[in-house]
Amino acid sequence: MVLTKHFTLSCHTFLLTNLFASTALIIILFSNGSEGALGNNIQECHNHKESAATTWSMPFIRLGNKRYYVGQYFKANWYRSHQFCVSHGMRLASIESKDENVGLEKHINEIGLGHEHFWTSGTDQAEEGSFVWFGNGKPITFTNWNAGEPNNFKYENGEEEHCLELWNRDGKGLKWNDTPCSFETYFVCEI
Ligand SMILES: [Ca+2]
Ligand SMILES: [Ca+2]
Repeated sequence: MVLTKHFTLSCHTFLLTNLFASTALIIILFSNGSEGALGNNIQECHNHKESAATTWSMPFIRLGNKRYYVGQYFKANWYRSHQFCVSHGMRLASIESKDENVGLEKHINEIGLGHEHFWTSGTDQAEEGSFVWFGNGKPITFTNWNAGEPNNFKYENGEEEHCLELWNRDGKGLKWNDTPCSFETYFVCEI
């Protein structure tokens, strides 16, 4: 009876009871024919997770091969922006071509936020002056810096500029600027 009850626990409860995996293993060893039931339970949980991952309703915009989520409801520093993207199954955007930059700029202008700043995943925190896309680990090849950027400006508090934002600084479009990673602004996630 105890075994039957154990193997008919709900998926949620089953996940919680993973904490007692060693106990469950002992139960398995002493329960002939019950391994199948346990396997089904694990499969159910796996399916449940896949279902949850494919039924979310983030307001994505599809541009080219990527889907973007524009974080426009609150401002956050680069690290918290990264945290938000990753915790929602995405990552901060990596802009790898002119088409991607143009598409994003067009969309951001269309939603009336072309004057704002937006975090991307670009950073040179690992090596000053050597920017990479933290989101996908690739070096930056296509570039779209504002004139004179990146300048790694040094502030009075000692902070320098190591994170890459989109910013229409000169009215010449949503180009790039390195700015302090602690700066709080909007952000773009991609998937
Ligand atoms: Ca820098
Ligand atoms: Ca700068």
